[in-house]
Amino acid sequence: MPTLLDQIQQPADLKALPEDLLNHVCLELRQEIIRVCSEGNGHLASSLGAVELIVALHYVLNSPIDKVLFDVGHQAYAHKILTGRRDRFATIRKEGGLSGFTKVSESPHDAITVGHASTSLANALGMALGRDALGQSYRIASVIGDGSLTGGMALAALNQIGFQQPNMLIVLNDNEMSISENVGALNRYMRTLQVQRWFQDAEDVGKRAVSSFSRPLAQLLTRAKTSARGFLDPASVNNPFRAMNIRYVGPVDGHDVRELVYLISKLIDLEGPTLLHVVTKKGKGLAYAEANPVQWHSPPKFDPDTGKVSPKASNSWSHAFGEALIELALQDPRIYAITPAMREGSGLVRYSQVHPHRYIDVGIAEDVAVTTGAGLALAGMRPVVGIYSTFLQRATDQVIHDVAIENLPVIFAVDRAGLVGADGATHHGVFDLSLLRSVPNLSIAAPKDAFELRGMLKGALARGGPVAIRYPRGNTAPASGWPEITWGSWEFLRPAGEITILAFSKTLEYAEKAIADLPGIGLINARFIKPLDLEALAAAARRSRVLIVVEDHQRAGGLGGAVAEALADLAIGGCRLVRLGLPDRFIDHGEVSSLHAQAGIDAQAIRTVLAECGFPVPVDI
Ligand code: HTL
Ligand code: MG
Repeated sequence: MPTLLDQIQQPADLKALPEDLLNHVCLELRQEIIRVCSEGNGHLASSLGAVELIVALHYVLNSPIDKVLFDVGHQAYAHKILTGRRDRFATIRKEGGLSGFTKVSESPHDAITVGHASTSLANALGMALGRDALGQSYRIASVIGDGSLTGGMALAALNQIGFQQPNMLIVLNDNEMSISENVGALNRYMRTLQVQRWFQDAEDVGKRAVSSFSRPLAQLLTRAKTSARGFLDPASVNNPFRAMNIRYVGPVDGHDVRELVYLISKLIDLEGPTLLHVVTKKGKGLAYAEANPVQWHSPPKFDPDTGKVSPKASNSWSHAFGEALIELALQDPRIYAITPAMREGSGLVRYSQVHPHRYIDVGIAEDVAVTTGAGLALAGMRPVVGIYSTFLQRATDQVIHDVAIENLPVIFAVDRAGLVGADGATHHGVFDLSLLRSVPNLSIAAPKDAFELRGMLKGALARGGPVAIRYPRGNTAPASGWPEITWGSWEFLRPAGEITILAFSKTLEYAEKAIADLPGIGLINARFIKPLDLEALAAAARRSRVLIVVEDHQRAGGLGGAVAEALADLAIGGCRLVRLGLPDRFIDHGEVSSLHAQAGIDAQAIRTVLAECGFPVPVDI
């Protein structure tokens, strides 16, 4: 039997359906999303929660002429299916397949390219200003989650939107969750709005079921046209959106698709900015995901009928970091852990339970995470900011201006450094070295395993001053103990040879594999990117005909660049330097091992380069 989705190639096909079929469209969308995500690849719970609001937006708006923006873009799977990408939907996040987020180059219906949070409102503002400057009149609707609204960018953009008064609709998708429970005063305020709304509704409508606040709100919408203050709002005096001169409507049931169609069609053409506050359930329609949205934010492969997941190994780098920090914090009462909304991903769940009074989740606000670290350090603490490489990009100035100038002892545990795989170009952690390497006072270390990570953490605490310790996504064997690591020292894993390879973390593994059967090749664990071990470098450069640097980072500005600069400064000639790293272009999503192979930094690629450098070696491993 043909399904409704079979009839929908474009949003126009959806708009042609009678309104009473929309619930069924939502049902079919959920089935497809669950089926594809059960293959172990996708942002399931967020996408399930946004189905009705996406259907309603496309039912009312006329994309791609009208623009629909999604913050982060991880909740937009229904949007992808409804906008001509259903046939490729199963390829999402796989190499060569659809991106897991919205992407301008992927579809005319994707209004922005995204993956990091809190950017949609400034994008929408800019688009509205551009539209108005060109005398155009398309409509703009921007969807943002409650988590993403904790970011400074989103709040600063709201401030401007209220000031500039562009015509646009903001849909606040409030599910009370970021990846973990949402935080912040605004979030707390939104809870009171919901509770007050509930009581008011019950009072006003008395006999009606609580779930239908449709008609009273409908009456109020008529009034709204004449008076911006005409809305019934449970907390009208204090409403911060209204205080910024943004018309506020809500909270409304974000799973009542017909109600949403009605409201959006009324609100979208109003003058000035309007914020529609919809309440949704993360994981909606899948009981086990609704019950545990944290686990189902981005689950591994699972059985859709039972919700059974293949057990995940807990020997990740993140886990090793979290466990080490728990132990260190037991010994040192100055340690304080900070996460910008990444408690799970950064391995800080158990830490947050063991040391709840020396832990803070600042929301999706990396800038605030870093500068809160600066403040803690000024207060005599030893803050440790657990942060993904890609998200640290957001806080480069805070590292420089708030931490490094005064040489404050803030430690950055930089997770997911290097290519990350399925999340793609927005999430690869490949810029941290070039962004951080020029910052005075800051040390940058890259452990080869969990044991070295522990030694570096301990060494960083003992040393004082800012330190970034970067490690990749994935697993490493668990370790205990605290090795003494001389700060800034490299480790000769094999003595310098005719050719010597310099690598760290993941590429060190590749190098070891590449030369396992090749005696005579030197190998250095270049575990400090800053300061460099100049003595070791000079020794290797004098002894070797070729130095090969291999790194899981942009070639521009990485270790290879640092070595080239140092060799020039040391005026050591006669030694050729080969730099293997990521090319000067953005790399899409795919399996990390495959992306590494294509970028020419894996074991096979190293082997090939050895042959090119004249080392007598069979190329294939
Ligand atoms: N920091 C930044 C700047 N961007 C992103 N994307 C993250 C961290 C990581 N992250 C996500 S999704 C997400 C975070 C923190 C939660 C967003 O919560 P929101 O949406 O309430 O906006 P919800 O999931 O539907 O509840 C990804 O990297 C995908
Ligand atoms: Mg949310």
